[in-house]
Amino acid sequence: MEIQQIPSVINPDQHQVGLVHIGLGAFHRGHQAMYLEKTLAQHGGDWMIASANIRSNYQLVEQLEVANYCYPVVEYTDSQHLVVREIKAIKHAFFAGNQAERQQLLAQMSAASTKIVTLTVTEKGYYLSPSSGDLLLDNPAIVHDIEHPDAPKTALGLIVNALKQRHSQGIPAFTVLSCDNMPHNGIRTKNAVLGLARAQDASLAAWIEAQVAFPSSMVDRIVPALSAEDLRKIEADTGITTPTVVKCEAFCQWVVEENFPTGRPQWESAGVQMVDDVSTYETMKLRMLNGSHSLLAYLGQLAGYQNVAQAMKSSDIRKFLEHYMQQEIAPTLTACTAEELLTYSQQLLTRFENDSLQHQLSQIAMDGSQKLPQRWLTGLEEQLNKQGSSAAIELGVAGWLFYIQQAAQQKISINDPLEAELFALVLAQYSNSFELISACLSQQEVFPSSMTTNRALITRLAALFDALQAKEDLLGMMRNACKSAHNNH
Ligand code: CS2
Repeated sequence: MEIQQIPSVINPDQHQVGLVHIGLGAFHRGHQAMYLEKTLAQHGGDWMIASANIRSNYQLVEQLEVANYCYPVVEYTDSQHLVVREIKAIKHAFFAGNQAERQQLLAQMSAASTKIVTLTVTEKGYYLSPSSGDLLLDNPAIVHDIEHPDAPKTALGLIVNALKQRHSQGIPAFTVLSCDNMPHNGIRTKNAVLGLARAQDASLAAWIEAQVAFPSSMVDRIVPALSAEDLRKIEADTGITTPTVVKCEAFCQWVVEENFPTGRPQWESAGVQMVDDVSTYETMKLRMLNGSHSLLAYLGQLAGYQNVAQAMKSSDIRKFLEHYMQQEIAPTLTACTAEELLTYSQQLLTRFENDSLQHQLSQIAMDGSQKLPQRWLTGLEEQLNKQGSSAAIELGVAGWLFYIQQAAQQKISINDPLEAELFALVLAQYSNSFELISACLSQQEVFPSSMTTNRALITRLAALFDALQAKEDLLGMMRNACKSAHNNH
């Protein structure tokens, strides 16, 4: 085992907080905090992070405090090569689930020294309808934040409250940067924040609309959640026992739209790509990487695999993903050259094969209703319009619905905000699978309306669903999907 140690060279006492982050998970610690660490090491400046968890994981906040906000990131290139990077870019952490700390967090967000608020709250943390991007005004958490603007529970409520304080004190607005896997995440975040602000105070909403920049960004690094077994493996490989350790792959990418009227760290020196428009990168990543991940999550688990690298050992699954990316998704990514897409998809397959990551398929399978519109369904819609079918994505959709039905029958949670609605849909009495699939495709928060009435699509999905129920050989179905993709060309 070859281990490279990279100690931190920054002195946190010499830098003030300039950035507040909401969503202090492993991803933030292994991605944005790592980029800030590198930027501070090269340029200094007051760009330390104050990072907050809103609801879960009080323990992590405590553990970070005990460790003086210094933690290791273990980057596995493969099972023989790893880098241990020490990170000190987080100056303070809050647990906003408790009232006193929420007030401290709001004070930090309202302070003139805070220039940027970044977010990793996952897709569901924006309370938007996944297909339309409209704010869910009747969601209980949003209803709470409308009724109690001074004791917000959501990231949106915290942002609106802090902006209100800044506005009333004559302090310029901060910039809001979403780092979640959503399409046009800046625009979606703006819609969410403005939707909540409008429901609270129209003049505040107008000020936010005029003053706050919401650049979009594309983030990429595979940072799996850690199990007790992962912690034991990290200890065996590195001797590290600290509970705040982060494990991830060596690859890391951040593409950020250049729109920071309040100033920003010199991120480009740390390798961040600052661009005018992130949409090409974003669509490519969401459909190719995350779309493949979701195919692995449902079909891989149905085929009996537990983690990404294990599933990749099946040559049928590997070929299926290759077909998905190269035959079904590449044609939808018209802004990229065929060569770029081929290289990108090959790199992804290699990244998925990294068996040191132990990336659990069940983790990726969570929140499917929030993820699949941007990962599969907009691409599928484009393919349906162009050539009438898209065999790999269609197998994915049938697999997802079958996976939900199995979980519903066994009363196992699928960890999805629409779980109750989805369970009701797959458990209802139908005379055949065509009716079941039609009912599911009418769930308009997830599926585009054009699919609801597409009888040819519903017929194909129903046949796949029947085959899954009949326990037909799934790997064989994957091989067929690849063949039918060929026949379409
Ligand atoms: C994964 C992502 O859990 C998931 O849904 O697809 O977290 C993925 O690992 C990251 O987006 C990689 O950048």
